[in-house]
Amino acid sequence: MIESAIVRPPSATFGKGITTAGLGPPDLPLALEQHEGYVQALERAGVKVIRLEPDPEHPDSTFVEDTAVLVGANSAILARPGAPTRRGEVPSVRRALENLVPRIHAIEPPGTLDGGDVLETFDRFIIGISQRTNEDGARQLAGFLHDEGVVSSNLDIRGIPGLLHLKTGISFLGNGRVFAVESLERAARGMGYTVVLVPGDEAYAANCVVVNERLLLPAGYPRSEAILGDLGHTVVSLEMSEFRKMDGGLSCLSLRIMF
Ligand code: CIR
Repeated sequence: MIESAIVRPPSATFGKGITTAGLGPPDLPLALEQHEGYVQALERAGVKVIRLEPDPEHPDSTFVEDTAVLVGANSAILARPGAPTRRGEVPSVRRALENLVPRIHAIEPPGTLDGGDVLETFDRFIIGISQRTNEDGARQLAGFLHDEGVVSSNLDIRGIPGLLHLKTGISFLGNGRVFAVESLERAARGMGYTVVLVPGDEAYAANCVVVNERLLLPAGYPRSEAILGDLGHTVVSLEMSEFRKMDGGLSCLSLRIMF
């Protein structure tokens, strides 16, 4: 069960964040409306949502998932984002987490780690080595996870085009299944997962999240919606256009705490 989640609405500087999407500047009022829709979807799925204050000093700070990795409600590992402009997002997330989990660890230099590179599955966490997460960050995280009794493995995605983070291309669906883009299919199968393939022209839908009885999916990906619905998921589609313009996926808008 996902019991609670931390979110942070985009601030007035949202459009100054890092992006490679080439989709034009985001519309802030629309982004705020889409963020509110996301929060409501979490609440309808039974999640207690903790809203942090918008942080105009850090334009990418709405993408809270990148700032920490949660191990159930037992501990949190604070990330050290690969993009230096994002490192200042972490202290306020730490303060929020201190009220929610008993143990806090932190990735230290020279390690870098973005939470978007960590795929939590039923039996282990997969850590993506990416443009943002380096080998030292992955090693430190694996050590903290080991101490918390969680098995992990690494997956190097640096040679795979189009993936900012591991979770840009793969999501865990439960029951040993992942929803993954074709370029991750072989690796995921090799790790023992049943791969449900994301349709080639719907790659953005690969980043979705199971929240209790529902599956939150970006709106506008009808083939993905049909595939996931046929697997028995109750799909809730959410407009994400303004976050996509800033290279953000659906999962990165929340830090979810399982109980
Ligand atoms: C960045 O480049 O860091 C942000 N503009 C987007 C981060 C998206 N995070 C995620 O998908 N986990």
